Amino acid sequence: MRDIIIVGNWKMNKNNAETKAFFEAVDPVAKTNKGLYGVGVPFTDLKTALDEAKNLIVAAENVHFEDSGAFTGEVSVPMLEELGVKYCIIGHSERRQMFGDTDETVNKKAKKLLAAGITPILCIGETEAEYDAGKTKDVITSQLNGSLKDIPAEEYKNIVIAYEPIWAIGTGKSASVEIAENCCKLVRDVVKDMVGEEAADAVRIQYGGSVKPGNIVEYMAQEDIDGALIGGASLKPDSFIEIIEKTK
Ligand code: G2H
Repeated sequence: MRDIIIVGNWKMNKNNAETKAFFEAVDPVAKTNKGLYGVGVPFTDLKTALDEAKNLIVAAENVHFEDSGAFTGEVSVPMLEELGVKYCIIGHSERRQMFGDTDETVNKKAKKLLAAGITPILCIGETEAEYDAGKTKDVITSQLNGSLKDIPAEEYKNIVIAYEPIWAIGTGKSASVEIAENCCKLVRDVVKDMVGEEAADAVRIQYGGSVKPGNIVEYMAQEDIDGALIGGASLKPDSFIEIIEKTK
């Protein structure tokens, strides 16, 4: 059975004082041996978060695939390693839409992270137009084939895939439990076609998009949903505590 993994995604929010206050309130609640809870934080908050974290896991929200060089404004895998980062979100739709991330660059990031022992949280998902046109399967298949190209089956236990339909992100319009489960199952089936059943059973799949305390329990009750990637509702300590309490 797969362990649950519920991760907040703060995006470009919170300074160091707010990070410290969040961890003081939330970290003690995240003590459980049933699964993992954590947050993705801006680069500038990573050290504070890692210093404070006893139970929560801490993720970076992006990384560059080169080790060093003339890449103004970027942060490399060795730099994350030096801080002790063990998880990193890659390919979030906001990065794909606004900052030019592609399946090809995301694939390079995933390989670099895995080689460093950092778990990639790979985000995929279709737009509303693609969903309406019935293209969800095609989009998911092509994103998974591209983003996880040439990654061996035995690595999938160290990978988290976050299925986030773009039409449900930050819109308050979450996918129905049925759609979320069907799409997460589809993700698992595509992984099975790519690298086999064992890897498909091992990979952890999150649903993301307007997850909140009021809907987390029903998502987590689904067979193919092993966790959630949570934006807005991870910013307030009280909301995230409620999410942890309801699922641990
Ligand atoms: C999707 C999600 C977190 P929210 O971006 O990755 O954000 O929960 O605010 O829809």
